Amino acid sequence: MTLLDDYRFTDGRATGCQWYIKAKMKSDDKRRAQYQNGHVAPFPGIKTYIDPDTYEDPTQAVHEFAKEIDTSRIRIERVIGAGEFGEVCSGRLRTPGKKEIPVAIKTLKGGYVERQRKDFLREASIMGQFDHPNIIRLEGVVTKSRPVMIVVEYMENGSLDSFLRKHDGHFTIIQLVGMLRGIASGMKYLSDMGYVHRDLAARNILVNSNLVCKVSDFGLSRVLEDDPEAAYTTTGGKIPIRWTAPEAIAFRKFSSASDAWSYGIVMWEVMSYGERPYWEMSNQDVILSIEEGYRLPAPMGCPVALHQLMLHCWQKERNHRPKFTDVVSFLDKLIRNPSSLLTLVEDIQGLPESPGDVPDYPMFISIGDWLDSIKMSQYKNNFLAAGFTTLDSVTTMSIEDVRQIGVTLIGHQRRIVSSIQTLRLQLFQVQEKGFHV
Ligand code: ACK
Repeated sequence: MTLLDDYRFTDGRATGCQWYIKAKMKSDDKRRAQYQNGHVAPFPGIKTYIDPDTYEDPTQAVHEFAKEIDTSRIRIERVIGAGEFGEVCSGRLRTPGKKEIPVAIKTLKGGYVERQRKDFLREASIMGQFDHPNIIRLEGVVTKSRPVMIVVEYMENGSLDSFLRKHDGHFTIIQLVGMLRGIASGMKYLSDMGYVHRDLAARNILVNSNLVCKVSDFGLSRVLEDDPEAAYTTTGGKIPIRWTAPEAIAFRKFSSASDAWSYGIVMWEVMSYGERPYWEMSNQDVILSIEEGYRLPAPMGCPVALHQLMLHCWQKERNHRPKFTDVVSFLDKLIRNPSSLLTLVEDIQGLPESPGDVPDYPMFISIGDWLDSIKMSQYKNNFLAAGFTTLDSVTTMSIEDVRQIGVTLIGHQRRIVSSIQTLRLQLFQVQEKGFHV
């Protein structure tokens, strides 16, 4: 039995007496309940998310959930990026105990209209309600002087997608699973609060110096117009197609279950070190392929257990997808039992049931022929100099070996390793045939 068989994904359906509980709620609680896609806190006293749009005056919402910071406590150091509303800077915040902490400061550029100020501060009103190690922490806001600012904890490694692309192949599987576990834990917290993110993607996760991943970009959860990945759908909404569950694309049914779909895509982004989901396929092709049952294959070097979990998140029927609480405990099990991560997808693909299942690739005689066929002949001398003189010896090479002989470009490493896997399969077929003759 595998870990996955052993594992039960529970179905957290609501009970029938919710209408009664709701009727008994005080008006403030009603407001909390009303805006959670029909999700009502099962027990009174559990903290739930309040949609800032339910406040007539957005400034009131911001002051309810965010502390006003006096600008004298902020020291801006440098610009680190451009946000939708203005520059993002790094700097220092002097805390009341006089200790200085590093912060990121989002600014609202001058010349804004009231609507932009409201949208900008909306993110702070949302973030200020959360308190979790895997959710970006709001330090406070500046609304009483100009420029208007949102001050959040500083995340040394920036966005997860670019961070992974910069460090392609550099982490152990356990480190990657640790990152995924953190994101799932943050998402469990959000879904328990009744908050639906709607734009969960590696670009919206930030990474600190300890590799802790935190969910961010809450302003976008309603105003998807701000996400460069978001495209217009036939129903008029703007949606990041590659990350979004089919029911959310088709009829805007966003829920924690559609966040679970996006989480599966984030898993794929992490395991492929920031590869673009569905590569260069068009959005329309992605939608059609998903409808026909196509799902992203496992990235190179991906443990079977993780690809299985991705496929679970991409179930068409949203109630069949795992809840975040299940994802967290599943990943915890994998981390506690690292040997469960040793079986890679290519290992089981490399063991065909019958040799006839192996595609018929031409058999290469020399290293030169083989490298020519994959347009990598410039590395012929690297292989030979390192003692890889026969195709037999090449089939034993790992990605690390390929790196060590001097193939530094990631794309070339990938092309070579993927072809080595095919060679391995061919060799296996030849050996099988040899034994049976
Ligand atoms: O990928 P990056 O370096 O990480 O570039 C973007 C840029 O600002 C525009 O969003 C970076 N950024 C955003 N929030 C933070 C933060 N809290 N800490 C550090 N960098 C941040 C982001």
